[in-house]
Amino acid sequence: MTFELSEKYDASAIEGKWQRVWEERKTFKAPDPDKDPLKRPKYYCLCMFPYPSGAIHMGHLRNYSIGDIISRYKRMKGFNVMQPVGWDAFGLPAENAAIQRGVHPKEWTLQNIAQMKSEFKKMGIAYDWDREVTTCLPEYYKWEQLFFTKFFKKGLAYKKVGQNNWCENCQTVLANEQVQDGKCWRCDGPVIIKELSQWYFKITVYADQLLEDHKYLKGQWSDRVLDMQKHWIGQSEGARIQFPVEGHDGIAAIEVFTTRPDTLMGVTFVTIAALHPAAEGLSVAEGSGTALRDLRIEMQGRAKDFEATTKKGFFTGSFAIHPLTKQKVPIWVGDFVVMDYGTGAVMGVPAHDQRDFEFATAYKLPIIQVIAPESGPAATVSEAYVEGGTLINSGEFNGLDNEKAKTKIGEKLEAAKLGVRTIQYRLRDWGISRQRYWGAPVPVIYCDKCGVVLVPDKDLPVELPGDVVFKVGGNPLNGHESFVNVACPNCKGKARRETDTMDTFVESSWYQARYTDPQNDKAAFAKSKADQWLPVDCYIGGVEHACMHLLYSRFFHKVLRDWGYLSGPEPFKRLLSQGMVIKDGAKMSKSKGNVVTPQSIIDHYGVDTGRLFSLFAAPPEKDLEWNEKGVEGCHRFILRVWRLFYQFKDDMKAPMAAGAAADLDPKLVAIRRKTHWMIKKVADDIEESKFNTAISAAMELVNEVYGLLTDADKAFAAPGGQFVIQEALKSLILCLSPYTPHLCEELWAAMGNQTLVAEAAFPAHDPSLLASDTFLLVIQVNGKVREKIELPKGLSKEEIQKRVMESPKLQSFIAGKTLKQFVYVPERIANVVMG
Ligand code: ANZ
Ligand code: ZN
Repeated sequence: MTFELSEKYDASAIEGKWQRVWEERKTFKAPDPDKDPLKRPKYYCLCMFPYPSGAIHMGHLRNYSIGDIISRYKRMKGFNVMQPVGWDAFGLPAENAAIQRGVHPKEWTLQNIAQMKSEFKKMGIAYDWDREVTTCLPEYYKWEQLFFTKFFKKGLAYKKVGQNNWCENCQTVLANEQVQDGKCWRCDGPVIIKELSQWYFKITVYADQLLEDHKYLKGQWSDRVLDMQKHWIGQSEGARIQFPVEGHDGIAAIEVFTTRPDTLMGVTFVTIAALHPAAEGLSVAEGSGTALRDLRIEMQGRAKDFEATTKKGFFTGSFAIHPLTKQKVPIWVGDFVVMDYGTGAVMGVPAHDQRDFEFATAYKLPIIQVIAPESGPAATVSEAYVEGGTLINSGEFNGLDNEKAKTKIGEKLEAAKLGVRTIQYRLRDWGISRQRYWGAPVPVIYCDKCGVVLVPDKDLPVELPGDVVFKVGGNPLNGHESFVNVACPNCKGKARRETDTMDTFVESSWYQARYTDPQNDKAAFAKSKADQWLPVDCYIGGVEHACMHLLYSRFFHKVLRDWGYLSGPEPFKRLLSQGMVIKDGAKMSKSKGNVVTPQSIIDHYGVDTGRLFSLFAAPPEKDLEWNEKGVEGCHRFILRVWRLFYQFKDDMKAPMAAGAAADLDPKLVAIRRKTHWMIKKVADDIEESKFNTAISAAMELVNEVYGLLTDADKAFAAPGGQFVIQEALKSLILCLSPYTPHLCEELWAAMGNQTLVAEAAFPAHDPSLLASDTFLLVIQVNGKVREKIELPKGLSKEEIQKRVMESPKLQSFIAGKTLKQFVYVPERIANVVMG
């Protein structure tokens, strides 16, 4: 086959051509490791799958280019790489489109998928398309419903009436993780508390493991994500302490949760949440009933997680008995106490807790210091002292170190049955009910006689009916008679079907396992397949998922492992959290009007330029600032590579043996050194996810080769020159191919290769060529850089000083002056101090 390289770089022709070749040859189909004819080690590379919103944006191009460079590089390094793709296809936007435009959510979603799929293919990502999954199809969600029934049977799914976050815009419940700064994660709308009966997954059972198993992720996940999770799980060691209530028949005691039992003797009041079940009964003071109603309304309007900046409250008129001193302490209601944490009640220790301090100051409540710093107690307290110290004003505990006092006071309370030491988590159970249509139905039936009945396995999936009427507010499934009215699977009597659907984060909690066995119609996946591929070796996605998807999927993995469906402690070995794509300092978004679409880049420059830019302009974890100049710069680099190759195209065709490299001109030796330096640098940098500096190395090599081209002596015509250029350009193509795969396939083929560059091996560098026997010395005179000279290694300091002082360019700076000092930083800088 003869192949003529055209003089002009025609991105669109080249890209279409190679995409077709990859597709026809199924180049990126990953055989299961036990069937791999090449017996390569497996490498599972996964990018968080996209929501099919309709069009790809720059964030996609960046995210998927990162996954692709790792995948292509690992393949060249001899791994059996699996890089799958699919669609996180349930969710609200589809339903909103239905309401606004009258298209059915399923139709809207499948159309978007088709559209995005064709755009994805234009990015040239090395996907194994045979493993594609689409979560809104019954073949997928059937297994999720089966998991639900299993969760229920094992006591890990339950329904309870609780206070829920409710987004007024989306008209649905949100999980705690989906409320950010008191707002909805999706629409930024206000979130209020609403009392509803909801389904929950007991993620709290795994709270300790989710924290403990961070030990497997340390160093492989960023500290930032681990810290966010740690904070979200929020493990606090402390005690639950009973404060008996005086004179109320129905309310025996208020139980508080504290992390500081050592401060017990400094309690001057007890504060309960407005939504505390005892608040009404305890509010007996005049006006307190009204105050409670007002505060409750105010609290209902706040998301559960809202941190009060005010310290507002009122005295209930009731008193509690201090468990140790037996003194009366007033019971208050305060807006800084939330019902959703601990017991919804706190013991007020104003001297040592800042919120209590502000509350006590506002309402003139007494302040008793019980922990003294080394310098002794303060004369007046102007803020809470929250550090450790020695106990004072604490009777029998005086003089104890406060850490010891925690144990002593804890023991005393436990003996008196007025307290228990506990570990409290901030993490709540995961509320998975959504009052929306476009999700996987919860497979449950309610029967008056039998109660909650699971849909039997043989009746799964519970398919979403197609013929529903969409309207603003409310779940359209409620109005669907034949969906709702069913026979009880148990007694065959009249029963009602659950209309809640599952949070879409349930689908994304196990898709990484489904990819290992995507067409299985007997089970969600076979353990033997999942075990071959999992854990995911590198997972790539946005940091915004730290406390949502990345927590839920770790939980799911542990549950499935405990049931024997999966192995190993964690689903994702390494995590790469990429930054956002911004333009003019703001996130690219329609509302800001600063969107550049990948399609426009593809049309104008070709996707290789877009890929190169998105990897070159910033390291992956940083935000990427989009700028047209940078894009043009990347495009020019591609053109430079093309021209270089075109110029030498005939030299490239008959590969020469390394023997040709004997007795080379020093300039050619330098090119060889640069080539091998680049190979090493690109490999090392990709391994460390420094994709941007790897490209710089390739650019340096290209510059150096161009430098010689302009030389009058025509270095490449010298003996061995053809070998050196072959080596340089071949290495360049191989190293760049994970970045600009289409360009490199074309050049690779032009070299006469019959195989694909995508299937070539990554080049190895020759360490003996890297070592240089000279170094570049920077010379300063009185601190100013005046000259750079190349010197052989191994000279004495005296010899170096002699050569520096003799260097011609320096003479004008030192003439007529005397040398005061010669400062030498070995093999780097010499500073000549003249006076
Ligand atoms: C008395 C005390 C004294 C406290 C002291 C702290 C310092 P973390 O670390 O987050 O677990 N608290 C408990 N339940 C609460 C609720 N439902 N709403 C608001 N605040 C609550 O915090 C535990 C501390 O937060 C608890 O320890 C309690 O105040 C408060 F010198 O009890 B502490
Ligand atoms: Zn029944």
